[in-house]
Order: sequence, then structure tokens, then C-alpha cells
Amino acid sequence: MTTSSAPGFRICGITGLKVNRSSELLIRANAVIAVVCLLIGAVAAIGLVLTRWQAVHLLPADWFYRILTLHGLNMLIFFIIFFEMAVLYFAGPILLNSRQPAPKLAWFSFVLMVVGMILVNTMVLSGKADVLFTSYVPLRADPLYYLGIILFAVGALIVCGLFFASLVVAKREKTYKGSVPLVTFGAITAAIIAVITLLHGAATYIPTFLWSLGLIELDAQLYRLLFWALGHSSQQINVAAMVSLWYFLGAVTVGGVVLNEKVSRLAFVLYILFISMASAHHLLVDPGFGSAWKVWNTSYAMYLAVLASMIHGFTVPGGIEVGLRLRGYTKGFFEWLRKAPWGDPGFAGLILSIIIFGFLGGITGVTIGTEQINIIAHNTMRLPGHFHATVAGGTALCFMAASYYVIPLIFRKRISFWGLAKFQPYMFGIGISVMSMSKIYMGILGMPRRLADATFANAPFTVEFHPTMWAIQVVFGIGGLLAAIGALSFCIIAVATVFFGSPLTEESIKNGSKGIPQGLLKLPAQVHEGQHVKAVHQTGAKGTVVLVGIFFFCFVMYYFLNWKILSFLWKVG
Ligand code: HEM
Ligand SMILES: [Cu+2]
Repeated sequence: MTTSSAPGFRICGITGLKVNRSSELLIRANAVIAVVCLLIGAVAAIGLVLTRWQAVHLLPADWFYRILTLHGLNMLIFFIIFFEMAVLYFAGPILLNSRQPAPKLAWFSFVLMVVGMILVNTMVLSGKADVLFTSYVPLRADPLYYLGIILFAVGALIVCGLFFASLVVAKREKTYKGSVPLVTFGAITAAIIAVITLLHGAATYIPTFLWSLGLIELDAQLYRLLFWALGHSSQQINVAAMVSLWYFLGAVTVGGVVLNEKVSRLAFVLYILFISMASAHHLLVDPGFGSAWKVWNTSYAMYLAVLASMIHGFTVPGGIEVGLRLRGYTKGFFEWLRKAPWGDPGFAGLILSIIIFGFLGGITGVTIGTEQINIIAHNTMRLPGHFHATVAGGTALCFMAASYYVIPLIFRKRISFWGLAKFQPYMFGIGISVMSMSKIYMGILGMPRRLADATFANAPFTVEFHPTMWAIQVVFGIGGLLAAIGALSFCIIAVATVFFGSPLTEESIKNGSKGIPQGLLKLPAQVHEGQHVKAVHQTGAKGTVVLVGIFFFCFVMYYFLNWKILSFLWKVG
């Protein structure tokens, strides 16, 4: 797989990229820790599902909240961000054929992040930080918990700095031609948002750390405002990283075409400009802010960030359609979809990620983020229903799909348990979708989120739910368990491949051996700048246009339905 080259570099036999050894090792280390955190999160998820499924009701209240804290942190913070660090090392020095500007500093930041992660997890598991992922003041954790978060964040900030440095080095040393590739551009936007987010993180957690030591006072409303400037913006890092990987996967699985470079780049820039404002949608029922502020931030400015996602939501599948049509699947509207490589977990994961993120996550997010509608959704199960569609079905699934390509390229191994791997994205994707939809349904029926006992056994009041609640809980339980098994399968496949997998050799590629996704057996021809317009006009993307039409129909129906439900509760006049 390797042709000799400058010291510290190898030439990748599949992509032709010049891969430097230190970035490769950093990607490996970050990816392995990411998978360990995913494993912790997935085991915790089983405990949560089996508790919220009231008929099973596994955990007592204290352990439910402890495990909920553990799950939220390991999934949304540690797994996702360690993986994103790997993405930055990949989209920077590797895609630009350049060197790692400061390997020692990079390893130092990795150690900081690992120490932070271990500190936080120890505090949570020893019962000293039952504060949930949001750690809302005045809930107080052990100061070491906040210190752990700060160490982790400082490490991540250094990695962002190193990523920018690698762009400068690559430009100066002229290791690439023209402008940076779109995947790198997307990663740049992710890293810029990450810097903004991490600075808000410092503004949140440094005062909270001092408050936990009893040194200063902290206002609960101010904390919520600062926290969500961090908590929501960090979701936009995830979206930018995910969309970059959508473009990457589209290209390597089926030769996806970028329909229009300028439009896609502009859409990334919209994320940077408008996303911080959208943080306000977490504060819609808070007493401290006026309606005008809430409506402006969530109903006007936020739509410009939503617009960006909708642009990518058209251009990525459209580009995949054009790529497949160029490969000869030109009949009717959907031959390209029918003949697509569905047995390739990279491709299947990509498509499921786009559908789940757009249809389930996007539509529900815009709806519940509307100032008026939020009052009937706030803190119900609709919330975890929505964000599991975005961060789990969208981002986590996309990261899994990308791993089926990145592991062979970077670890130079063939994927172990290949039969299971082909199946894994479907298990996780279908499980998460079923779980999210049933959570949303439970939420519409009034089920609160973050609730250890839905019978309200020791409460001074009684709550009656509609009887379908208990039926839908069975669907929720099955979906949740399927998703958790899907995530655990991914962990097993990844660990087995990385530590015990058979090597990826030129021989094995020639023989079409098991465990190599089809895009790596034969890298699809890439349509480059200048050829785009011709290719797009040649084939069009009419199938995608139909799919987008269906999307808008669902969007309008769901949005309308929610105003209708609101009108039952909220009699005007
Ligand atoms: C592996 C399959 C998964 C299952 C079965 C699952 C299940 C659950 C359940 C049942 C809850 C509790 C909802 C409540 O009672 O309020 C929850 C919360 C949560 N999950 Fe997941 N989840 C999974 C994957 C993920 C992933 C991949 C992420 C992020 C990348 C994630 C992020 C979260 C967050 C942030 C919370 C909220 C924690 C809090 O309220 O403080 N989950 N999950
Ligand atoms: Cu948000």
C-alpha cells in the first residue's frame, strides 16, 4: 500500500495522497479513544432505554440521572469531539499532502483531552457530578468535574490552532494546487465555529469552576445564556463536520459531484455567520428575555443557518445522483438509487444519515425551535426525539460510515466482521429513527424528558397519560435497544479491525478481498472543477428534485400540524 517517499511520509496507493506519519498516528489515537467513549455511551444508553421504558423501569432514580449524565457527556462531547479532532488532522495535513506543524504540541493536547475525559467520567461515576450534561447552576458538581471539562476544552482549542497552522504550512510549502478542497473548506468552517464555541465554553466553565469552589456567585439565567452559546454552537461544529464528511463519502463511494462549489462554500459560511443566534431556541420559555428577542433570534436569523443545511441537503444527494448517472444509471427518476451500492456500509450510512438528519432532525428542529410552538414541546420527550435524529442518526451515523473508509486508509486494515458491518448502519439508523419517532410521539402526549419515573410514584400530584403512551413505549424500547446494539456492533467491528484486522495490501485489493468497501476496491472517477457544469447539465438531478419535493411536503404538514395542536391549547379571543 505504500510507495516510498520523503522521510516521514508515505504515498497512499489508493488515493495518491502524501500521508505524513505523525498526523496518521494522531488520527489513530483520537479515533480509538472516540470509539471507547462511544462504547461507554452505548452501554449507558441501554440503562436509559430500559429505565424510561416504564414496564421495565430498571434503574433507581439516582443511578438513572448518573447514567444519563454519563451518556450525554460521552456521546455528545467525548465521542463526537475526539472523532472531530481526527477529522481535523485528516482534512488538514492529510488532504493537503503536508506535514504536521507541531507534533509534540499535538500529543500534548491529546493528553490534556484524555486526562479531562477521565477526570469527568470518574467524577460522574463516583456520584460527585449528578448534574446532567447541561450542569445547570445551581446544581453543583465537584470542582474537579469542571476542571476536567476545562482541560478537555483547552486540548480541543489547541488542536483547532494546529489545524489552522497546518493550512498555513501547506500553503507556504505549496503542497496543493488551486483552492483547498471542499472537504477541507467545510472543516475550516467547523474549526472556526469550534474556536467561537470554545471561547464561550471558557466563559461558561471558568466562572462555574470558581463558583463550585465557593469563590464567586453565579446567576442561573446568565449561566443558561452562556451555556447555550456553547451547547448549541457546538452542534454546529458537528453539522459542519458531518456535512464535510457527506461530501467526502459521496466522492469516495460513488464519485459524487459537487454541483456548484461556490454555492456549497457559501452555505458553509452561513453556518459561521448565523449559528450563534440560534442558541436562543434553548431559552424560549425562560423568563429573563423578551418575546421580540426570542422571535428575532429563533425565527428570523436562525432560518439563514437552516437555509445552509437545506442547500447541503440538496447538493449532496444531487451530487450523488449526478455521480451515479455518469456511471450509467440513467433510466427514469430513480434507477441511480436502486442500483446504488447499498451493501457498502459507507454508502448506506451516508444516505441514512442524510435522510434521518433532514427528515426527522431538521423538520422537528425548526418546528420546536419556533417561539410560539416551543411552549408545547419544551422539556418533553420531543427534545431527545429531535436531537437523537440530528446528533445520533445524523452525525454519529455519518462518522461511523466514514470510519469504514478512513480505517482502511489510515490504519491500513481490512474491516473485520464484514458481514456484520454491511448490516450495522441499517441497525443503528433504523433503531435510532424508530426510537426518535416514538420519543416525539410520547412527547406530544406530554411525557417529560429526563424523568426517572413516569408514574410519578412519590409526587404530591397525579399525572394521567393517554393509554397509547404505554403502547408506544414498547416501540421506543425496541427501537432504542436496536440502536444500542447497532452502536455496540460498530465498536466491536472498529476495535477488532484496528487491533486484530488483516492488513490491506495491494494484493487484497486486486483480489477484491472481503472487508474492503467497494469505493476503495476501485476509487470512482472524480469529476473535477471545470467539468462540473458540463456533467450536471448532461445528467440533471431530477430524482433529487422529487425527493426534495417530498421533504418540503412533510415539512409543511408537520409545521402546520403543530400550530393546529397549539391552537387547541391556546384559545385566542
Ligand atoms: C446508541 C443508541 C442510543 C440510545 C438507545 C440513546 C438513548 C437515550 C435515552 C433513552 C436518553 C434519555 C432521554 C430522557 O429521558 O430525557 C438519551 C439522552 C441523551 N442522548 Fe442518547 N441514545 C443513543 C445514542 C446517542 C448518541 C449517539 C448521542 C450523541 C452523539 C446521544 C446523546 C444524548 C444526549 C445529549 C442526551 C441527553 C442527556 C441529558 O438529558 O442530559 N445519544 N439517549
Ligand atoms: Cu440548539
